[in-house]
Amino acid sequence: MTTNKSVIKWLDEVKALVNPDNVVWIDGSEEQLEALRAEAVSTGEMIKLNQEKLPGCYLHRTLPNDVARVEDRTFICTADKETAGPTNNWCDPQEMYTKLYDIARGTYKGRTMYIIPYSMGPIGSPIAKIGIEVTDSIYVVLNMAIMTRVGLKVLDVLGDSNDWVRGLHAKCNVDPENRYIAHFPEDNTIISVNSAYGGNVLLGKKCFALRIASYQGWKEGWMAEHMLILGLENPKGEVKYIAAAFPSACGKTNLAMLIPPEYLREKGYKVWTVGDDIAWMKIGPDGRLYAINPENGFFGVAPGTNEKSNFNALESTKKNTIFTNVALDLNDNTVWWEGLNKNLPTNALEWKGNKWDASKFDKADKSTYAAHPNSRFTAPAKNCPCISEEFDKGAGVPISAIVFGGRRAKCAPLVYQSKSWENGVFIGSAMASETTAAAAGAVGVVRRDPMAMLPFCGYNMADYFQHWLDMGEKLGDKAPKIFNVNWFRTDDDGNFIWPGFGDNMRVLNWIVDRCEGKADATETAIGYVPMPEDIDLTDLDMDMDTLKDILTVDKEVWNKEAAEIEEHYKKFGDKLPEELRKQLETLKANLK
Ligand code: GTP
Ligand code: SPV
Ligand code: MN
Repeated sequence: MTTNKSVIKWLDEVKALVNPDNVVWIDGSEEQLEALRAEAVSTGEMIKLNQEKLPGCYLHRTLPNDVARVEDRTFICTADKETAGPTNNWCDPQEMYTKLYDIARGTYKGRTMYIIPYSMGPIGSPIAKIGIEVTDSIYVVLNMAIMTRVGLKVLDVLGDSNDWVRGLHAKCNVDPENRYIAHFPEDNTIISVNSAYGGNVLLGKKCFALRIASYQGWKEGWMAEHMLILGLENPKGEVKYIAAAFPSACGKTNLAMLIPPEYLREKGYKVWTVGDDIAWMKIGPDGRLYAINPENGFFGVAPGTNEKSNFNALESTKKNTIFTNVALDLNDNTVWWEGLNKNLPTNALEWKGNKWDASKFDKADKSTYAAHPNSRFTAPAKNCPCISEEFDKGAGVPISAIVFGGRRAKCAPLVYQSKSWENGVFIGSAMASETTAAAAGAVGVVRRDPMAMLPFCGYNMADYFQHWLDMGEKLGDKAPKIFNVNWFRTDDDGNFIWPGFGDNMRVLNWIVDRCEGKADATETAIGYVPMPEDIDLTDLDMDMDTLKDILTVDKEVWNKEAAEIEEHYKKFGDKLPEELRKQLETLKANLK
């Protein structure tokens, strides 16, 4: 298949280790993928859904112990522990290789070794990069074929180069006690064992495109970020691009595909999706920051997705999509999840495959849900009605604004702008959010998640902060403006105050206006907050006082926040960039 010596050597080693019965190269052809789908259906690995209503769609269930990323079993293995830093699990590379080779040894016996050559980013784009994943799971092959550009043409682009990421996945017996997601950024290598859940096994995604790529970006002067990318078109047909980092299950897919409120649609405003989860950003020839989406599909959260909340995502899932851990409606062999519609299916199997009793459904008790809270769809990006025409172009889109955000019931206002790039890096570094079902562990606990990269930064986070500061210095006055948003402020009854979803467009418009110097703002201790009248409330059931309320910066709350940021910073010791310490001192002084 290839004469690339580094590829042949590594594959020989892997094959000798895992000892498969067969070896199959994934060539990218539809015939081969179709045969694999049929095989997965015949073994029960996938269920073929109603092909009239959902052509090309399948359902897959993972084991109940294997439904989300496992952060406590995710490792960054660098020669020096300091390189991995205080926020990552670290292990000596040799020790980890030995341990994982022992776990993976011989586990492909009786199975097939699939070799997936793939490109992150349009094949041949100057920002794209190549990986090869070896797996014993057809589910992984079929998901990778949606999420990345797979096939032999990738090998042509690679040629003799050694610049590619090695990824070994072995399902083993899906033993949570021996589950490891290990990264060796100094060797461009990933090994994942004992899992079959998306984020742990689709190695092009979080493992390569964020953990390994963030390390590469640090070394090579670019950025790999947990960000959506969208284009906002105004009535004159001008498009401005925004990249936004929100933690897992905090609204990236939704914002990336939003449909503006009717009064704005009528005026001619549109949103185009470039990416919904990951951005790779490089400084272009004109000195601006350009972003590509390295992925080719959406691995999106199913619950809560419906015609109203995210029409474009729902449309994207109507053909050639793989659903994972949603409910199966036996009446018409289609899928269902909480929040899809109000028609709870009366004859359905829940995500584990057991009969579901809709009458026992209790919103407060997740164990009664039909779909797992982290159930997902894997949908081709080209299915998305609002996919940007720039999506498949390799050059990337120029970013005007970077937006940070998270789930904060109190504290962070609806939107504010940083006072400078450095101040924006400070805001990103201090980001906090309530945890979600995207990772195993407690849900709803506030934790610091800098730039939404806490689980994904492949090196020392203090160096990562410095890298952000350095990028700002290189960009100078061409640097994107930095903002922070919070769609999740709640009232005393715990209800979200801001309507969110499509109405977030009202906030995006203010952001773009600020970038163009068109909107006013009030300077506060934390940054620039909109004048309430500049957030357009047309057709919205919200009064000025409520809006003012979610725009306020409560000094008492923020003094507590500043103290928590100080505590968070202690983790980084002397490595914390001096600039960020200065920023914190300024915030504290401003709050006096
Ligand atoms: P990952 O794929 O895990 O990185 O997540 P994501 O950031 O793409 O999250 P996604 O857009 O899938 O949203 C996750 C959850 O947040 C869904 O249940 C949404 O319904 C909810 N959500 C998204 N946007 C909003 C919003 O503006 N307001 C409110 N209240 N909820 C939202
Ligand atoms: C996330 O958890 O941020 C995701 C899903 O986007 S996963 O691919 O599992 O990481
Ligand atoms: Mn994500």
